Amino acid sequence: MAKAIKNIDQKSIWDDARQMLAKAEKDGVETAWDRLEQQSPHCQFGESGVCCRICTMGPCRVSKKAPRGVCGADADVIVARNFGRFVAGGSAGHSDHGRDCIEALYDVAHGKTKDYTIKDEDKLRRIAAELGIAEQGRETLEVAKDLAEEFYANYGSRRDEVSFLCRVPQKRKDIWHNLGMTPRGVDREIAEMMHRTHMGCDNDAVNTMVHSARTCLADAWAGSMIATEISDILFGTPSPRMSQANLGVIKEDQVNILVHGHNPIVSEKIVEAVNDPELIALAKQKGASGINVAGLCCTGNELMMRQGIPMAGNHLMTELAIVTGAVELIVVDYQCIMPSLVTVGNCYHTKMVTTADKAKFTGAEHVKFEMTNGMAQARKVVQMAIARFALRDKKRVQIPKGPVPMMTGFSNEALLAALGGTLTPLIEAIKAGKVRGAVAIVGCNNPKYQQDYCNVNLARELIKRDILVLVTGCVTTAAGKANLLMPESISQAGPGLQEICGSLGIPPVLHMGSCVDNARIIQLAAMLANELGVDISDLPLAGSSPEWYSEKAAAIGTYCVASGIYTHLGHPPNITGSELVTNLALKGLDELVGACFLIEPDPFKAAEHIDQRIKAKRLGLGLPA
Ligand code: SF4
Ligand code: MSK
Repeated sequence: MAKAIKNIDQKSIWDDARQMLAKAEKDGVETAWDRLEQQSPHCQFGESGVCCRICTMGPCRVSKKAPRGVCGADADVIVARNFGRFVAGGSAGHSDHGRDCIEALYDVAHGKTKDYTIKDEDKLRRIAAELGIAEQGRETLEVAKDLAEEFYANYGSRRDEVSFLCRVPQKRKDIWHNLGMTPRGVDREIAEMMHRTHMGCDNDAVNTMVHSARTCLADAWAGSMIATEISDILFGTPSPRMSQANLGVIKEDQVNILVHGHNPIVSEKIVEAVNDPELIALAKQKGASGINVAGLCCTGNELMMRQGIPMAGNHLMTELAIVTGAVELIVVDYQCIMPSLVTVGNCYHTKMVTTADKAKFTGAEHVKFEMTNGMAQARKVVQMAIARFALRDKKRVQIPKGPVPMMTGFSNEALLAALGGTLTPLIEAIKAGKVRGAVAIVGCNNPKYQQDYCNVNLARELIKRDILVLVTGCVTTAAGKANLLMPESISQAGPGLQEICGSLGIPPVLHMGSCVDNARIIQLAAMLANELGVDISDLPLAGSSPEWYSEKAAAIGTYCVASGIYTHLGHPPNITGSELVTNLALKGLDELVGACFLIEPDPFKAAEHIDQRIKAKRLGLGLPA
């Protein structure tokens, strides 16, 4: 993998990014690419996962000359422990977001807030019934109270399995049961991961890796899934709609507010506040023609899926958005927000506002959002943005032109509706080889890659081969900017996909949401498997995170594999210092859970490997390759 790329054109495939990288250089603004250069070359012990700092007899770094830490732990144990803690961090991120959603549902159900309501009552009742909660003839809020309690219980220690395992095919559940991988409770698995990796506890690398998978499964089938389902209940289940992406969505004559992070609880209120006629009039009084809100990263995905709010950019565009010089305020909740945004903002007139007590940034202003004050705080933030408009230095404004149109909003409910209410048309298309399989391309940007080169080229290569692509997270913006998220994009797909997507009026690459919304994708995989009476691992499916960077992405990759989905990563996690753990990830897991990881930085080669896997799965089902 290339590191410390110096040439602007090699840093990103996008014109909007390149323009802003040149402007950042001119304006003396440091970006993630500059800091990567300062940090390169990276420490080989850290990169291969053999550095242990779990106790103060160390830190230890093992090598051929010193193969064991002070306590006697070898490379296998150290790598497995580090990986376990890494994915526990990712699982905690998604799942704590899910917990915040439960608290929101609880407060709504108990009448503790007027700022939030239940927008999709049908979904509330459908999920309640699915989880065995009586709903017929009961008041909506009574059902919501019980559902919130049910979800809270998924975080504790008093269950044998999390509630949404009712969605998992029995064959998969049996595999998990036999391996001791059944997720019992979100907090329990994460805490147990921390316990096992304390010095002198779980010193069997394979055993530690099995619990890593269990922890990630708790994220998938509880933490993330709960976050997604409650967000739909409170803010509406997404349906297809149009939006736009790239830095061109920032408007020169308007007050620009960017929302960034993951949880829609804050950003939904910001969107309401920017549409308040009083605040629009105030903005006009200050010389702006209106107030514009655009998204970044997964908060952007949440708003785009439900409201069609345009997307300014993905992970590596967050600093560059501020470099336009036209952003008055950036309001954040949590996760994936570079601390450097405060510094970049200070180079212009951009104010950074934090909203969650668990994610404060030195130098930013904290406006605490709670369920009881969401609307008032949102109005305050919008007023702060309006006040900044006068401080904008017009001579330093440069906004790239031409946002790209895209279609968004493909929740499973929306997909089913497009299919006429059942999965049968999709299954028939798969059987006939018109849709040969499906691949979820998800995750991040990482400055070690040319931004979005792998994300985009993998998607293009797969749809050419009649493989449907589903995107979430930061790959969404990449796919949108590459013109892959429009119904007309079928011209780039193979003949079978062209026929099916064309008849349904949908793009060959479907936007299914944010990072936690990968739960939608595994639910869809389970629905297909249940319908066909097979295990998830029998299906012609794959996952991929070509340019990933975060603990959360590693957790997603791990739960995909543990759920039976072959998963490609552009680069390995920090595990290569242990042959045993690396072999387990690349091969051994296939025998245990029917899926494993593929590591391949070249998107064209990755597409070929994935295609081979899909062929094999199709043949296994007795279908033409
Ligand atoms: Fe070193 Fe063992 Fe302590 Fe790790 S747990 S720092 S390997 S002594
Ligand atoms: S925001 S985890 S950079 S996808 Fe979900 Fe993007 Fe990756 Fe964060």
